[in-house]
Amino acid sequence: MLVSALACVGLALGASGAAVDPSFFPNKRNIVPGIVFDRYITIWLENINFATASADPNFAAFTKQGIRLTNLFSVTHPSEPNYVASVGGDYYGMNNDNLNHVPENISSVVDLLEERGISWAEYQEDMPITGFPGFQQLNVAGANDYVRKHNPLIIYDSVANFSTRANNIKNFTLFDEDLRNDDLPQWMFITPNMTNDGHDTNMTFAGTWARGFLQPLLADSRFNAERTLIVLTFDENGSTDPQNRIDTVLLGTAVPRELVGTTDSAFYNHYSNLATVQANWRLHTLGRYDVGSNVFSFVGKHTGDKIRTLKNLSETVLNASYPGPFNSAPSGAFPIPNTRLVVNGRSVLPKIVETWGSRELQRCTVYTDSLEIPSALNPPVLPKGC
Ligand SMILES: *[C@@H]1O[C@H](CO)[C@@H](O)[C@H](O)[C@H]1NC(C)=O
Ligand SMILES: *[C@@H]1O[C@H](CO)[C@@H](O)[C@H](O)[C@H]1NC(C)=O
Ligand SMILES: *[C@@H]1O[C@H](CO)[C@@H](O)[C@H](O)[C@H]1NC(C)=O
Ligand SMILES: *[C@@H]1O[C@H](CO)[C@@H](O)[C@H](O)[C@H]1NC(C)=O
Ligand SMILES: *[C@@H]1O[C@H](CO)[C@@H](O)[C@H](O)[C@H]1NC(C)=O
Ligand SMILES: *[C@@H]1O[C@H](CO)[C@@H](O)[C@H](O)[C@H]1NC(C)=O
Ligand SMILES: *[C@@H]1O[C@H](CO)[C@@H](O)[C@H](O)[C@H]1NC(C)=O
Ligand SMILES: CC(=O)N[C@H]1CO[C@H](CO)[C@@H](O)[C@@H]1O
Repeated sequence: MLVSALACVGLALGASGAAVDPSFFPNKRNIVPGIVFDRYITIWLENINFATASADPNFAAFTKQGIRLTNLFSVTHPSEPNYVASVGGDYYGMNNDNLNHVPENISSVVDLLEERGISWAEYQEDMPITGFPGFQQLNVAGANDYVRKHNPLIIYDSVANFSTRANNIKNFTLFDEDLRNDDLPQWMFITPNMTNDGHDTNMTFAGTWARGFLQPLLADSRFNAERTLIVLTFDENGSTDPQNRIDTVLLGTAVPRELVGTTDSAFYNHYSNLATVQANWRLHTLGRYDVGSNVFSFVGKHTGDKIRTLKNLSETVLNASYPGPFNSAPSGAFPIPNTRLVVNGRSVLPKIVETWGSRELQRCTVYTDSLEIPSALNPPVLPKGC
């Protein structure tokens, strides 16, 4: 079904060259074709050092089936800012796992996907009800199951405050149901519970879980449909080490056969997920750290995105957060997206330009298209007079 829908949409896109009008296809899935993949799935494990993940036999079994990224960095510590950054292009100074609320006028990947009619969902294991706004869910024995800090989109009020969006934040019960009905969306973020993701256990446990969960799904065309990209990654390195490099493997039918079992040593970070999704579907951008980030190179090769090199990779230190409104010692206002940035023809989402594009606000933006991202050691610098 996915295949035939694709063929139709491919024609519609070819003819118009523009985004597909979702009403064009009666099929409830309305597959919007991307340049390299038609489905993006990311699965996040927790707090494992690069070397520990590499040495795990289950993780190694996945790297043999995909492309291993050897220079992907998380953007800070602890967990929550990394999750928040991966869907919104910044963490707004967050250095904690608090009950933070990103204000409604700050956009996320959801705004970009919905503009093009691309379906999305999160699947959060053991979240008690769909769209659950609470801080956590313990099991009957008092052990951690679900935690809000690992649920990136619920932290954005532009998602949480709107039921049509909050209803896409589901648990694994509904993942099973959506899979059974062959009704999984085109963009997915998957968070296992605190035991399975390694947070309360270790790499051996998380690796065993990941193999048990994902290996059968790789053989299931309702999940790993044609042209699917799966990003299996970690939120952050195991401790506050200097560099914060994490292991990541790209899997799925979208990975070209000749690249299976290879490594890619280009510089990436959590924002590369946003950049890759944007490049693939020719989405708008958020005007934040998504804009300068490298697109995964096997995708960039087809989207025309240049993969850039850092001046000196060994000087990358992403082990702590720069200041901002979500810092435990809050400072400053929410940073202003740079609405003039354009990367490979991708401009900032018109709705963001409308809210943040005035000359007065733009004078005080800190974002550029630099590949380097800030950290506590290298914080963003506001222009004079801001
Ligand atoms: C965005 O929302 C925040 C919080 O409600 C508010 O303080 C800020 O002024 C708003 N900014 C813009 C540009 O709308
Ligand atoms: C998953 O969410 C559904 C819908 O809110 C709910 O009915 C179900 O009980 C939840 N399952 C678990 C295991 O919490
Ligand atoms: C969105 O929800 C948050 C948290 O419940 C609340 O503080 C905020 O006022 C809501 N925003 C609007 C515009 O209703
Ligand atoms: C985590 O999920 C597994 C199933 O995937 C379940 O058996 C377990 O009880 C859950 N919670 C904890 C705390 O292990
Ligand atoms: C990993 O955790 C499991 C269960 O939580 C435990 O049995 C095992 O000994 C741990 N392994 C290491 C190397 O710590
Ligand atoms: C981050 O790394 C730098 C450079 O190695 C070090 O000086 C600093 O103490 C580290 N910060 C934290 C919070 O670990
Ligand atoms: C890269 O940075 C490291 C750490 O600061 C330094 O030791 C090394 O000399 C630099 N390499 C180059 C080629 O500049
Ligand atoms: C505690 C620890 O082992 N941290 C590691 C995190 O990753 C960096 C980069 O690979 C290692 O150098 C650290 O040892």
